[in-house]
Amino acid sequence: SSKKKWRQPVASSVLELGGIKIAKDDVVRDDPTNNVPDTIFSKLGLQLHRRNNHPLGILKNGIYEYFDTNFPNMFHKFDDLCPVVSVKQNFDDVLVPADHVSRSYNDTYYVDSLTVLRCHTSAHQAELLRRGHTHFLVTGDVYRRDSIDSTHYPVFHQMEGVRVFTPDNWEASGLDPTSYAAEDLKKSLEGLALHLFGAVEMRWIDAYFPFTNPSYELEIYFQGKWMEVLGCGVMEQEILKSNGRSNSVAWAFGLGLERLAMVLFDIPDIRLFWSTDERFTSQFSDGQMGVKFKPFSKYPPCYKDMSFWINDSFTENNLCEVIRGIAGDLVEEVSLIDNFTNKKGMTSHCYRIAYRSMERSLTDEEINDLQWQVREQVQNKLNVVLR
Ligand code: FA5
Ligand code: MG
Repeated sequence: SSKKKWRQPVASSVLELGGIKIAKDDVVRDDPTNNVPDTIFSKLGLQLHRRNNHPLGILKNGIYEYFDTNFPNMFHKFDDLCPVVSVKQNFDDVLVPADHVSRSYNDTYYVDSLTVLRCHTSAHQAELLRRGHTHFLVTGDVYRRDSIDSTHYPVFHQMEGVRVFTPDNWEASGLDPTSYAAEDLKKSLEGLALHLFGAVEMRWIDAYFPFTNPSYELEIYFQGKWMEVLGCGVMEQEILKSNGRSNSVAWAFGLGLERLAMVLFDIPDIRLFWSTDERFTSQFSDGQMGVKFKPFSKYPPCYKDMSFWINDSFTENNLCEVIRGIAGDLVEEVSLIDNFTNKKGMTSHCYRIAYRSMERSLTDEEINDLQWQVREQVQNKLNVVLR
């Protein structure tokens, strides 16, 4: 069928990470349990967070500095744990229910049916507790099938923090263990925000995570909107108990490093973190926290609308992946601008695709060509009917 026009396999498209072999999608596309596309495959192992002159590396070091100053020698740091993890590590170990949407092939990249590209650094909580760690920071690249806009990218970076308390910590406080941990958590993260940003407008939102209770998200006001920068909470007792820490309480957080770096360096679009353009890379250097990014002139966007009748298996994440597969980082945003169901029960969606390069002006011809390919592949791969 038209779905199977794949290129010839090449030997070099197998990568070995942490002892696990992963193949490029053109080699293993026949394996229905693997949904890792080339655009993602090619970013495995880049570890932007370990580059000291990259905004993400500078931010990571700035957060380390906060913890080292306020909690000397307390937190153990990991920034090189393999992003290929088991379904058990990524989901079961942190109590994600069997039917939770985040486990679906629509949301997560699977290498095979038992192995994923971690979708959060929380995947390492249980194993590190089990290895005896009680205070740790884990920084790493994480992977998610997601929508396309200036604050979402399918590969991004998180820093996980975990701190375990024992009875002598909370007993002196007069608080119950959960309140004690929740207060310490908020205080520590507010201190971090102050260290990174000085004054910044922020607010706490009540949230839900399967692995914490209570749970919160922190939002920062950026570019005229509230932007979520982290999730956190008091760790579920079951996780502590199953991993050798009964009679303890713990807090945990997961920071979105790109989101914080956007605020810190005034970086307007998440795609820029992947730029190799010297006009971007030369603006950042080791230890220079919060130097404001000077945009090179902003190139004009070009909008293309596309309408089609969807089918039952249609999802926006699949659409975004097809578009990203063709246009790469030339696509800035994909947004649903119209949605209706006719008398026969058929549903039509109209999406607006914004094309814009961060580095140069695009020609009409180039954009028309991209849009033509997008239309063709959306039709063939997603089996929708263009209108
Ligand atoms: C989590 O991933 C939880 N594991 C965080 C956590 C850890 C909660 C420990 C409690 C205890 P969430 O899906 O909200 O939560 O993602 C955390 C942060 O990652 C978000 O606040 C956001 O800053 C960032 N983030 C999420 N999706 C994207 C994306 N597509 N692109 C860039 N950043 C993202
Ligand atoms: Mg969230």
